[in-house]
Amino acid sequence: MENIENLENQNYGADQIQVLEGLEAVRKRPGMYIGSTNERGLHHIVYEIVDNSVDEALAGFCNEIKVTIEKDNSITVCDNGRGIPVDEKKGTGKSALEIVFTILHAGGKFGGGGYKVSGGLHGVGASVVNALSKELTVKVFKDGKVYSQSYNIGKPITKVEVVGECEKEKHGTEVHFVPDSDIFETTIYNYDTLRTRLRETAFLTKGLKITLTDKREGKEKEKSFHYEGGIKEFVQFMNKGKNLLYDKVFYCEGNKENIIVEVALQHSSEYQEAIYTFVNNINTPEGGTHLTGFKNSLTKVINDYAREQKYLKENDENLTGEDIREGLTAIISVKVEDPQFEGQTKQKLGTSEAQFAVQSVLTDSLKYFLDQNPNIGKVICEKATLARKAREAARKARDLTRRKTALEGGGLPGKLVDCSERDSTKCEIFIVEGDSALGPAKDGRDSRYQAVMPLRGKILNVEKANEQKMYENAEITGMITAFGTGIKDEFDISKLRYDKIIIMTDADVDGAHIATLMLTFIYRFLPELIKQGHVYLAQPPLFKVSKGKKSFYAYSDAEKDERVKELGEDADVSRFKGLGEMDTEQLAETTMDPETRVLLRVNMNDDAASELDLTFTTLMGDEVAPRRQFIEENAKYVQNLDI
Ligand code: TSJ
Repeated sequence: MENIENLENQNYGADQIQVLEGLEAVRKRPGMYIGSTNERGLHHIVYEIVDNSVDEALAGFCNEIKVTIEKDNSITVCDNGRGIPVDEKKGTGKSALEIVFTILHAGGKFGGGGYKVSGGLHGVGASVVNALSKELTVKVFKDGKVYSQSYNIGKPITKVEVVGECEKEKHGTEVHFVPDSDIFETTIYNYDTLRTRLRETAFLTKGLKITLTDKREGKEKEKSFHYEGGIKEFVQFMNKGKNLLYDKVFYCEGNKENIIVEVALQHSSEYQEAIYTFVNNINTPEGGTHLTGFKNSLTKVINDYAREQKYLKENDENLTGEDIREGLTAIISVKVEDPQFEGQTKQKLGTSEAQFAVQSVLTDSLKYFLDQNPNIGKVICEKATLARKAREAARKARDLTRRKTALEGGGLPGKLVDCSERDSTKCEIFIVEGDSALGPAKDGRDSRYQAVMPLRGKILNVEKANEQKMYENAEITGMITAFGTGIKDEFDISKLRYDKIIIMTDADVDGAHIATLMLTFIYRFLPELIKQGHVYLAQPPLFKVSKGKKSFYAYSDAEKDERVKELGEDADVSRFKGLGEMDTEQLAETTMDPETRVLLRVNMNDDAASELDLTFTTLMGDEVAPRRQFIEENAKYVQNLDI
């Protein structure tokens, strides 16, 4: 109860007790309110605050938000909205401002509950962030005055008071907070994490300008996101560098049943579909009714159009939704007043009206668009027809592969050097790049638990190849068979033959590329393996530093330099150019033995829909970064393990 004695007019009435109980609940179970207290939770509290300003923008009163990472990793969020009301909320004896920051409005997004402040779409998180901050100060600018109140771990240490003057025209809200290091596992912000999410928010809120500034020493930077085209520009952004089937991006918006619907889409020549769905600017990775409405409408409109234009003959079967969505990039954004979420992680929209709303808005506009743009209608129908042919060919190839593996008895690929243990939860498979490393890996493994499978040359880039090619690729089919789960609709995690799938490639540019191709393949066809944490990257060292009897492995230049300093400048430094340069014992000790190795687990970031995709696209281009850099910069997906 520190700080409480600073309160003037102490009042332990019912509302004060409610405040204290509320704060205590949040601090006791922060995960219930912000999901987790790890790096993700730390970033989440920024979004909780920013969402309030976004609501003000959606209400039409704000067009600029500034987010600053301060030198000490505290955060300032500032907008040019109306300013949180400071006058007394009737019957409470308290400023509306104080109530916003001290009363728990609902369980928050993670605890259920449906209370809304002021008709906004989010905006229940300010008191939660306050409770989890060592210090928080809010300033409201309006009518030429600056109002302010400060808190420690959620408890007011001042009243709402006028602390200064400002220009008459200035209006807005500024919140500065210091996340509590007693609550969060880390209090160091990641610029790129905030950047990706804030960029996404800007795409989803057309016209709103969001600026992110990093003031930390040596990391100073600033970036603004401002898209008049909104999700139309989001689609262009995601299709950057792809071969487009047509230049225009289809876009529509409408309001049905009190649900605001926006859809943007465009096809590229690629084979994957990339559809991102949002409810109230929050990513819904599991889709839901809005996605169903989108798919229904798209399939129906395109089939009707294809028949009408005779791209489909009378006896032709309808194109399937999957055919039509090949190479499609789409954003579906709905704003729903009291959304219902379903599914295990509550990330799937259940509101049934949203299906009808999306269907009805999209169907009318898409029909009109095709009539106005017959060239685009034609290429969409042609692409879908081609996709159908490829799908039929792929099915044949797939059946063939299946039959072939069945004939080979046991069905395991010849290149697999399997382990002897049959309990799959104890087993690991190393996917090893190149032939030179295969020998040491085979000899250095623990043959009871560790299997090894070589990859020869670069594996197929599944972003650029169609499914049929995939089934004809020996490296890919070999892996699918070795993993045991099957893929796509046949995927069955209970058939997984190894608990850990460990990608082991050289620590150079080529190795990084192969690792990326592998991850892309798994991400596209066996995403559950990543989601459930079965995929890892091995970490071979880059250097060995030795002098006399002492020797160390170093995993980065900085670590090497440190060791050289430690041992003296005359230390012997050898560089491993590839896995093949290590002998059996070295490889086992540094990279394979669970007691001594370093492994990185690959995971997905659900906070920003397009993140993993973009990482892959960037890495697949000509700027293939060395793998270590890739891992460092994408630490979000990769957790340290076994260190
Ligand atoms: F989360 C928060 F409360 F901390 C917060 C709120 C943080 C930040 C950076 C901004 C905001 C915020 C709230 N910006 N703008 C507003 N607007 C209102 O609270 C507001 C103002 C006027 C009226 C009105 O009806 O006159 C209504 C509202 C909700």
